[in-house]
Amino acid sequence: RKSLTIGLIPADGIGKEVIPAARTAIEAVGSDIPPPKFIDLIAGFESFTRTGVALPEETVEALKNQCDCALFGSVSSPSKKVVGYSSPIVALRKVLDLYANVRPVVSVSANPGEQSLIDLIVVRENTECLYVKQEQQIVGEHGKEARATRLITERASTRIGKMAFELALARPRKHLTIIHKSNVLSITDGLFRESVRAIPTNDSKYEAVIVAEQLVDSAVYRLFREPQIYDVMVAPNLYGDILSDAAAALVGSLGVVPSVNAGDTFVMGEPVHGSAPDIFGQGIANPVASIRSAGLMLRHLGYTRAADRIDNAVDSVLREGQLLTPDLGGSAKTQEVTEAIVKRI
Ligand code: NAD
Ligand code: K
Ligand code: MN
Repeated sequence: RKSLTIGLIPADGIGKEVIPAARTAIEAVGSDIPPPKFIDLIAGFESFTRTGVALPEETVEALKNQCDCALFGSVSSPSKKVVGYSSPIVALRKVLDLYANVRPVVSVSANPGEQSLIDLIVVRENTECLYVKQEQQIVGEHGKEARATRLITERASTRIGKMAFELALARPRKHLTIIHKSNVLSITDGLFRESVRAIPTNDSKYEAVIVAEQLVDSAVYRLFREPQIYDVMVAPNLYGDILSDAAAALVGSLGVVPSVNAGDTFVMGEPVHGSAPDIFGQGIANPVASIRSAGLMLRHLGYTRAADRIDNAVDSVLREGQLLTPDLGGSAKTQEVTEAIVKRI
């Protein structure tokens, strides 16, 4: 590549505060990546209230035709149904076929090079499950009735499973836990479980991976009691969403957990957290999740050195503990933490 074109979609709330921080971190890696070009793109609830469109066609077109990768911030999706509105991030994952949401949850070790206490990856299926958003409400004999379709396909389960096996294979422990609830949902979760289970049977290169499984409810329990048992966890969309927020509590804050939405041809970094309306506008959002998401995106594209530099800089600022945002018990501003990280990059 002669240059690296990165679409920036801050969207709503603290997304507007943390995506610029991620941009500065990318600019700081210099010659370890091709010269970056940034394209500012619009999406979100604010866009919807202003123009009636949450995900403008120009944004999708620019991502498809001009960008090598992208960074997404967060959207403020209301909890009450708003006619005509649909979450642009859920839509983007589908439109760009970003079928995997890879969410590493890692604690910072006391000393550089030391093993982290918590070091796991939640691999979340990103295109189906209840997030197909086929909901209906009718008035039945006993009042209102609401239904949702939960779609699980062999194709999507197998491809997310393969992604999880690949990630497990590259890690020292090579351990993979399949998360499901097929004791109750034997047809849907059963298909997810069987599809992932079948992968090493059909491809011997995955035989080196140790496969375990855990029902989703007890998985949350064990995640809090003995997080060190987990290495890579693969889950259908909703379970993966919940598990990764839960896991974020183990490493101090949602404000430090990154992700990438990955498909076979495109990657989009995104902090795991939402738009945090409770702290928006105060300049105190933790930029670490977004900066790490930028690093993860670059790692996914093969720019390992740049990604290492970003991760090491973040770890050293967190380890020193002098400049922490309020979610981590400090009193530093987004800007100060970003500057400290950029200096170390
Ligand atoms: P949230 O992740 O926005 O916030 C949860 C808590 O974590 C809040 O107390 C918040 O202040 C804190 N927090 C989150 N990120 C932080 C950061 N970087 N630094 C410091 N503190 C941080 O979840 P929520 O409150 O349930 O949802 C708020 C909005 O975000 C909703 O409208 C929801 O739809 C949206 N949301 C969007 C996404 C996305 O864009 N993919 C994901 C989750 C939620
Ligand atoms: K987000
Ligand atoms: Mn979530």
